[in-house]
Amino acid sequence: MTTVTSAEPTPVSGADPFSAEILEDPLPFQIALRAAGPVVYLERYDVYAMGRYQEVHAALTDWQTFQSAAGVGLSNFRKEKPWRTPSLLLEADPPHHDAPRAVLTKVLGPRELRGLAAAWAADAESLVNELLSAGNEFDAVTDLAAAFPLRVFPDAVGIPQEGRENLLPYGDHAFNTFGPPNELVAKGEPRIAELMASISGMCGRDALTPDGFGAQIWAAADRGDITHSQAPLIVRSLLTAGVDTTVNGIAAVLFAFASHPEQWTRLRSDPSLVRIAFDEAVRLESPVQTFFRTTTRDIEIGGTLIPEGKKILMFLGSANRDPLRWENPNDFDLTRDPSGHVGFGFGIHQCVGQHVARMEAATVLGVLAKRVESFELIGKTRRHHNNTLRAWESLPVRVKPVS
Ligand code: OVM
Repeated sequence: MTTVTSAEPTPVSGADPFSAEILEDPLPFQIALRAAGPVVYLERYDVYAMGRYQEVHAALTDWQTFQSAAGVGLSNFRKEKPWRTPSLLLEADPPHHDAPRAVLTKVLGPRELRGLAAAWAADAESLVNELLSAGNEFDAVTDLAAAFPLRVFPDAVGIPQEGRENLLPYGDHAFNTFGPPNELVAKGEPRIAELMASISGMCGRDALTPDGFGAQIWAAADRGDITHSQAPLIVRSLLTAGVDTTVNGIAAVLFAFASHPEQWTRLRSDPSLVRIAFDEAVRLESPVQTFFRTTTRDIEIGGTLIPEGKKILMFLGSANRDPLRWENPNDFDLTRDPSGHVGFGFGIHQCVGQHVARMEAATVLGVLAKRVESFELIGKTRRHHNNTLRAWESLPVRVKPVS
């Protein structure tokens, strides 16, 4: 038997982090979570939670103890049937995880991406041209943060035109399903069959152009690096994980600059800061707020014994604002080194598409920095609620173009 001597009982919270109130503004809850202790029991869901950087980082690194194969949502795949065939990456651990991971690491690596840079820059220029010629006011979410990834990413994967309008609704639902079966999940259920059919139909070899990420995944199957039955599911991972995340990552950095005009001036005077700016915005906003892990053994953390088989909610967004790790954590500051943030996760599951995300963001910001002298929020900003994503519905802005 394991004996645990703890000075304090495990802190308990009755809060619902997936409630509309906390999704609208998670920061007060995160402050309370970090203050309560390194591990907090969320009685509403019978799960544990971590909100401090040190423990979140350590748990993400220890994939042997904190597994992903039982699902990274609240639902435990050991007990409940998953709503879709589990992801071969996100919802797998070594050894099964290794081959799919190695394939995507190469396909989405910086070397492979270099060939896309010029075309993406031209796409960003034409998009910004279209926006500025239509006037100086637009919605930074729909007109830019969503428009740019949708212009470049589906082409980069090589999927057909037909059904692209399903990418965001499918992703929104997929990210909702990591949370509890609340009204956000219910809202997506009527369209599941239709959306799954549409997305799955894009993952077959015949649906894909011959030179995109999708075709490269199928080529890896031909080489024997993965099996042919794995290939379509790995393409599906790109379509699930690669759209809503980048849209909200780009929205995050645009919001940060719109609300910190002095940082925009700084970026314009040193455009090499675009990459720091994006990672700092990912740290600050954490577009992916949370993921669960499941314990594979009894483990003691900070005086709390977490039994084997329990779900633990990792608050990436809270870790990224932990004052024990970050100086002035709530500031958007381009002089900071944001590396080490857990906005892309950490360890063996760390976002395999992060170079794609960074290149998309850097391309948009680079063009904007040349064309826009300043920009400001006008009117009401509106959040989009999702069980996993910190998302925007609308960011109305006015820009002053460079004359
Ligand atoms: C996947 C997947 C889905 C959602 C998120 C994600 C953030 C991966 O299907 O592999 O990573």
